[in-house]
Amino acid sequence: MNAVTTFSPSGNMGADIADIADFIHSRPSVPEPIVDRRQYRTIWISDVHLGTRGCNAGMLNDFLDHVDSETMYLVGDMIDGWRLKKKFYWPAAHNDVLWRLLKRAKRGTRVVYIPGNHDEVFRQYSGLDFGGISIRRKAIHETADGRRLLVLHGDEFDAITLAHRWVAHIGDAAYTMLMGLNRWVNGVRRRLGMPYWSLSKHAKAKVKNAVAFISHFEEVVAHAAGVRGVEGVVCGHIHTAEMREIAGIAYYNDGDWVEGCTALVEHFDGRMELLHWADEIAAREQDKVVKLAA
Ligand SMILES: [Mn+2]
Repeated sequence: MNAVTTFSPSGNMGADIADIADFIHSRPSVPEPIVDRRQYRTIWISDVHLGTRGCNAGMLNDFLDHVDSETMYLVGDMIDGWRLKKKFYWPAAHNDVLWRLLKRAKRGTRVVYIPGNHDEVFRQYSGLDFGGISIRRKAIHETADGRRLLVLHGDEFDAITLAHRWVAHIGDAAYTMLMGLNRWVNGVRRRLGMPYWSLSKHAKAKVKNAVAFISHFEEVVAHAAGVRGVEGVVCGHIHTAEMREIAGIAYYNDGDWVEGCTALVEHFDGRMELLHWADEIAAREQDKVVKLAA
């Protein structure tokens, strides 16, 4: 009798937040597999862009099904409100992402949601808790080894870093085309049994201006964290996963789920790691092949 309730963030996403209570009692289109989940102290993900064709919801659901943590930070641009206003796009897999996030909150994971610029409509709820998810403008995370990390989305620095020239306008035609190409290439690769390949990971590494912008953004963010007296910073926004020290400040960027498909995790001893989920899936598939051959 449990009709499938779909959480449908229309142009007026805020009004739909009350539907969450019903939504969690619905069933996902793809049920969770029964597997031993890798345990982490903390997980950070961002720039999922639910509501756009670019979002790799399938891979994110796979990630969510294989990992667990005491705390999880959703570091912004989870839902793309800008895009949804223009064209409604909400497949079942996107619903499944929300379902899985709400479910882990319900199971006891402390989930902190820090809205970004694409889901800034949720920023008005900063300080509130919905369905076990705390919505905050920013947060301070203390690692197991006692370091304090400032957690924020990163668009706060657009005015200084000119980030809008690169990714802030994901609606921008060139980026959309690039992502369309990325999807097409990977569709073909998948059919040929080849692993996922990130186009913009390779493009960004080759375009000098993009590299200069990215390192400038990283320096500005790290500097801002230093001024605030913390040991490090975790952000997203520029869709470029990174983990490095900048002038004594630990800079972490958890990347994105549009094409990089990365997450930042903290182990129980405070050690940090970037997970490239396409590689993890490829390794798992390889394992299966080896076991079958054995
Ligand atoms: Mn952003």
